[in-house]
Amino acid sequence: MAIIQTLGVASNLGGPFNQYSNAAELLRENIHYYATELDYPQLQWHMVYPKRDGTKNSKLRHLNKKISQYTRYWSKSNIPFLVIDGDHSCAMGTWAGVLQSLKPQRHFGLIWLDAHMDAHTFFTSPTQNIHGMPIAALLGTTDKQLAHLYPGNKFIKPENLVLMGIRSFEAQEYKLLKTRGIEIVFSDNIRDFSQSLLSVAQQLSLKAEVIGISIDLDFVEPLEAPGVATPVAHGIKAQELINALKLISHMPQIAGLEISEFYPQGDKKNKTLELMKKIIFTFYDRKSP
Ligand SMILES: [Mn+2]
Repeated sequence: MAIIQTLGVASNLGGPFNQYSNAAELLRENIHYYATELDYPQLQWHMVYPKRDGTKNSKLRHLNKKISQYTRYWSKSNIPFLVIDGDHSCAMGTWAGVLQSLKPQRHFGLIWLDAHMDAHTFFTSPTQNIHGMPIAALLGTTDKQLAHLYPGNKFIKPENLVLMGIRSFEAQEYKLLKTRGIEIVFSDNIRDFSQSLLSVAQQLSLKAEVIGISIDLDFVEPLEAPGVATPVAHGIKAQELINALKLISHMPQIAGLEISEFYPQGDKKNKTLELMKKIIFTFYDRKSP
C-alpha cells in the first residue's frame, strides 16, 4: 500500500472569508476512517498553521515559507506528495519549494486547473484577495508586496505553465499572461477534457522533467463541487476530471498534486469532500473506487 506524504494547510488567509480553514482537518478525519477500513493509499499527514501574531502578509509569508520547506524536501527526495490548501495563495509555497529543489538544467512544468487565472497583483486586484495572485508570484512579479510573500528565488518559465478550465478573469490578468505567451485553455474550448489534459501533460513532459498539478476545486462545475469560496458556473464535470486524472496519474514526471479552495461551509451533502477523496484515490491508487 502506497504511503503519500500529505501536507494540510489550515489557512484561508488569502481568501475572502475567515482566516482559518478546517478544510484539511475535515478531510483528514474523513479519510482516516476510510483508510483503516479499505485498502486505500495511506496519507501521512503533516499540518501547518498560520502563526497567531502579525499582519496578514507577514503570516502568509511565514506560512508559504513553511509549505515550501516540505515540498522542497519531498521533491528533492523524489517522494510523491499531496498538498491540501485552504486557499490557493498557498500555491506560492507549494511550487516555490519544488522549483527550489531542482538541480540546474532541470525544468519544472505546472498544470493549473482553475476557473480563474489567479494572475492579479496588489496593483490590479479589485478585491485584494491574495488567492487571486499566486500565478503572478510564481512567474516572478515586479509587485514588491506580492514578491515578498513568495518563498524563493526561482520562478516558473512561461512556456512551462498551462492554465486550464478558465472562465472568469479580469483584463489585466489576461494581459499579464498573454504578454508572456502563456498557454490558456478556456473552459468553453474544452470538448473532451481527458484528451486536453493528456495532450497538455505530454507536451509539458517533453520540456519539463518535473511536473506539478494544482487543482482549484472551482475548476469543477459548482453543482458538483459547491464547497468553494468563489464558484463560477459552467465548470468541467467531476467525472471528466476523474477520468482525465486517471490518464496522467502514472506519468513518472509528476512530483505532486495540490488541491485547493475547499470551503466546507459552502458544501452541500458533502459533495465537495467526497470529490476530493475521489481525486486523491484516483490519483494515487490504481484500485480507486
Ligand atoms: Mn485558484
